Amino acid sequence: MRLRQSVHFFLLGMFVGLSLSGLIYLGLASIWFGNHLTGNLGRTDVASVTQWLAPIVWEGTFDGTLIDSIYKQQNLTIATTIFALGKYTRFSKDFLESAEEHYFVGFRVHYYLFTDQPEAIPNVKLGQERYLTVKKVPSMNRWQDISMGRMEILEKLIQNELAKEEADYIFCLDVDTKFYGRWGVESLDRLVGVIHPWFFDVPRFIFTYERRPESQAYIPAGVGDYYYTAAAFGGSLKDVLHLTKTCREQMNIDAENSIEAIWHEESHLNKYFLYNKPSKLLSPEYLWRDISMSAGQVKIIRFSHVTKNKAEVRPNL
Ligand code: UD2
Repeated sequence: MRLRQSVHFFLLGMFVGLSLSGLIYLGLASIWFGNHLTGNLGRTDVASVTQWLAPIVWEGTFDGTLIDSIYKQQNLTIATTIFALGKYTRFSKDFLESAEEHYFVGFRVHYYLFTDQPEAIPNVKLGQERYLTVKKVPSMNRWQDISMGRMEILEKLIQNELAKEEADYIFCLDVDTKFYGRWGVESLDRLVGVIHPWFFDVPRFIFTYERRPESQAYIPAGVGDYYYTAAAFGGSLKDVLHLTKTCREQMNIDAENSIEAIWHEESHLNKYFLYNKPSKLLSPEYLWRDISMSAGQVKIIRFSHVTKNKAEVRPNL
């Protein structure tokens, strides 16, 4: 009887021991393989996905080398537009030189630079498979018209030229800016918005949406997800064509009704993104307010506005 009990205890002990070591082994293996597969990616201090499951790109949420190798096989062309009218031509050199250093490095990029003074655009040495087309546009007396007028010019560019020239994606960027870090294929998607650097960590009621119902850009109080900058947006040609066309149409209706949205095309862009959700959002790393300002959760500043004396560079106040 004693012997039988001992055998039972021995077998039970063996069973418990083996089960425990199995569990420990599985746990360790899953941690190892999990880390191995994800490379420990992910952030806990910021949201990296929206409520509609669009990724929000932050440093630490992607593996640049891996994502480059995936996109490299697709032989992509990224069209990139900037506008430099009046005194803003002075910003184009730093923009282009810094873009050559940091922007879609190793990928085909075609810059389209719109200006009223082609002769004032400096000759910047571009890398292999990097192209610049300078296009002349009429001068304008109001900076607000220059800023808003971009939507119509972009619409025409995509409709009349880019579709034929087979660009795959387009980004539309402010020129009074500079690149300081990688901006690469992690930013590509169907429709891409960039969270405005002044509003990424504030409650919704602070957002400077257009609040007058008379404007087509009107967004009522209590509505809205993010406040997006108009200084950088992009996506597929088809989606950005629809965006620029819609914003242009809405701004034309406002003009007919003698109203101009509070933040011009940015107000209309925010209205557009509210009802046509971006499929990917870029964190304020992709458009910071000024390189010298402290950054909080922004661990790397990739692209930033440069400081400017608005009264000196703009044609009007
Ligand atoms: C904000 C937006 C900007 C635009 C503008 C409209 C941010 C951070 N920036 O910037 O994208 O929506 O408000 O209210 O959200 N430009 C010229 N010549 C001029 C004036 C403007 O070429 O004389 C072009 C240039 O490409 C410039 C862009 O228009 O980058 C926007 O103008 P801005 O940068 O002066 O506007 P800002 O800083 O108020």
